[in-house]
Amino acid sequence: MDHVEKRFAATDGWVKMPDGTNHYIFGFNDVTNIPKDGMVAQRGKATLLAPLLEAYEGDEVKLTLKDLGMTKSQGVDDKHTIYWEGFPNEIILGSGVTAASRSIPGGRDFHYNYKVTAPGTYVYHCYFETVEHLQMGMVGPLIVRPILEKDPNYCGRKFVYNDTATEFDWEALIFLTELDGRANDLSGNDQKFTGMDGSLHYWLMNGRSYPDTVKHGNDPELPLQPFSSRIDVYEGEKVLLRFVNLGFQDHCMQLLGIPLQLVGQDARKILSCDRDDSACWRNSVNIARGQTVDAVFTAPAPGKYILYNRGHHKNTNGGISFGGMITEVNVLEP
Ligand SMILES: [Cu+2]
Repeated sequence: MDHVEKRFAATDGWVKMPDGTNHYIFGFNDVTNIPKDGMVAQRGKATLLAPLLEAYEGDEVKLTLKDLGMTKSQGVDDKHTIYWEGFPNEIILGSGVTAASRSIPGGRDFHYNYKVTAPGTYVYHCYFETVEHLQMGMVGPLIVRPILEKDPNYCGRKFVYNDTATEFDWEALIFLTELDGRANDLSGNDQKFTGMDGSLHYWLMNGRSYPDTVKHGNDPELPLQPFSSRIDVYEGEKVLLRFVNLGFQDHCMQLLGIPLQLVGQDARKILSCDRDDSACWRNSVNIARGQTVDAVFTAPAPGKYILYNRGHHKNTNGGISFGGMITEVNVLEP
């Protein structure tokens, strides 16, 4: 068992779309290694997605949430929480029941302690005024790795769950959300958030819209969108796609020409995935709102393959230019 200590800050920021527009977000950033006197400089640096939280099954995680306040909507008296969605031993202080959820007033710290019990792909998000704060970008990935990886018999090998049938060589996060430029910009102008009008403008993969999705991680031109969706792998490698949908729409994803084997859903192993039959193979994967799906494929002959959303209106930026929920899988010669 290890102790994992993390400190996240709640604040706001701006994200960039490929059509040159900028959009206001609420979010979190990782301030674990920031000294006390450097904290104020972190205000306005929330990222989309929020930072990756990672732990091993059996770990104890101490997560401190600091509310740094906003640079823009300073008149808004919004509080924040970090809620681990779908966690089997959730505790009341991080609860999804709004009345029982302990939110953090401006300028204060709050400590969450978790005993991590079950491997899989999860999400976390803010549970204060949830519809608004989810839409504004307070969403992040949470990955729990299985204890099997620490077994000396399997040294250096990677698994999704405690079952050798879930082995993989390389993994990619594909976290799906949408951005409604109108709704986001209203919150930034201290006006009352009125919800989305149904005409979402951008369909995002890991906080970016194609072609930005294939730029590398931590691209200096996308300082608050650090997550790449680009997948560069070698022929024959087993590649794990950790799909997450924390948007407001259902999504159907396809990796053109490559079948996907479903091994997990909602952080639970799919029982038939260790049989090599057709039960778990899909040409496309439906991911409902709030759902996570673990899918594995074997990298075929070298070349460029496209992972995209089958709803073609979601392959655009604002319905105008080509973009949206698309990324590239580049298979290289071994
Ligand atoms: Cu919040």
